[in-house]
Amino acid sequence: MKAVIFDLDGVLCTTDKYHYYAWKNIADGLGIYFDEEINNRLRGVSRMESLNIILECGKLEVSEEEKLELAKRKNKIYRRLLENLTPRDISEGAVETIDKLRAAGLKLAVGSSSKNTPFILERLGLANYFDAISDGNNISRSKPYPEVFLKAAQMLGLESGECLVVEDALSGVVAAHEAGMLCACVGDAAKAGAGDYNMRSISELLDIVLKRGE
Ligand code: B16
Ligand code: MG
Repeated sequence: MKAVIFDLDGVLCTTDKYHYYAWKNIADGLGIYFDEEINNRLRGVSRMESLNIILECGKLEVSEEEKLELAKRKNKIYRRLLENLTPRDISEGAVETIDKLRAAGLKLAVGSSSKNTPFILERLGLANYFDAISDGNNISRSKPYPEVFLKAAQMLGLESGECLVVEDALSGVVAAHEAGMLCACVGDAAKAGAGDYNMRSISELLDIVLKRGE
């Protein structure tokens, strides 16, 4: 293992609660029922695909123009919430884990579907922490497609088999496997037992990565 590619939302930080709040606001406005379980289906998938899932849940058809407007409104609410982010919102143990992985000689990357990745990393004080950042701005198809992780490996100059992905979303696990990478999970995906490794906390990564290298 030569590199670890971290998902952002739900792994490095808990912005997932802001996505939930913003989508709930949109769903409520449309009279569509929305809860945590539906929200879990939005993890890792793009903004537009998330909206399509919500509309499908409400069996509601709207024009492409209205979809763009709804997605724009959701992002406005989400961005306003992101203004409150500080380094305190980094997931527990993440910085220590990243530092130890780097000290052990691993390359580190971000692999996120979010177009807000640069802004979030900036707010968290993590903008200069990674060797590569692959996000919603440089891909044409979001998770479960493997593109975001393949691009991250390419940026690092490594083969897929040399990279381990860290994910909280089922869509992200599928993307990692499609990319030919092993996947260590936290959160929702770990609870579902979807990963090659299912962790209670991100710090368990040290055992996984360093032991594999022995
Ligand atoms: P944005 P990740 C994903 O981030 C989120 O999990 C998903 O809920 C969101 O729809 C997607 O980013 C796009 O985000 O609207 O900010 O472009 O988990 O891949 O880091
Ligand atoms: Mg995620």
